[in-house]
Amino acid sequence: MATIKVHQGDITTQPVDAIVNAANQRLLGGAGVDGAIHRAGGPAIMAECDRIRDQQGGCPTGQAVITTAGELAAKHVIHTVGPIWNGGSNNETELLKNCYQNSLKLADQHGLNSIAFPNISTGVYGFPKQQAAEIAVATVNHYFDVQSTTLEKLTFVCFDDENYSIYKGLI
Ligand code: AR6
Repeated sequence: MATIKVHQGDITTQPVDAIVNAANQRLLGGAGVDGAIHRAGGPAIMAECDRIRDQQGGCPTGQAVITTAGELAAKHVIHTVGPIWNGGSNNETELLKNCYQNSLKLADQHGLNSIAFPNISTGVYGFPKQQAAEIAVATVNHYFDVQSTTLEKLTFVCFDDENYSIYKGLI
């Protein structure tokens, strides 16, 4: 069972075993947290994303892949692809759950001790923040209830004030 914390700030400065990226299916980088991670981590991260794209075409929504963290303080970046909000009846909840679950599984497969998550899908992809936060917190709690894990610390890194206050109310 890992300790769960909430932090407000920039995920790229987190000194953890893995930070999670809210990526897109082609792993091509973009705006938001994805852009910030590639800018701060340097080209080594995209070089590994390029290799993954060549091997498997990218990363489907809800799945996760792992790369180096390049020049970041973290050791790895776990790239997961959140669902684009489209009214809520297009499996968005299940797909967002999968993002958290599959990122945690990948961290465990690599024996990682600490992980930091951004608020996946709540920026460009438009997922309502309160609902996304409830899904995130319930999913990680459930994971730690049912899985044995190498993780000791999980941090939700909130960038904007609204997400930070929502998470403070849930943790
Ligand atoms: N550290 C932590 N959180 C951040 C940071 C940061 N440096 N910058 C933004 N956020 P978004 P999405 C928060 O849009 O909705 C990209 O173009 C932000 O406040 O980054 O999953 C990808 O390539 C928000 O709460 O990701 C995809 O195409 C959260 O990160 C698409 O956007 C997620 O916002 C993914 O959209």
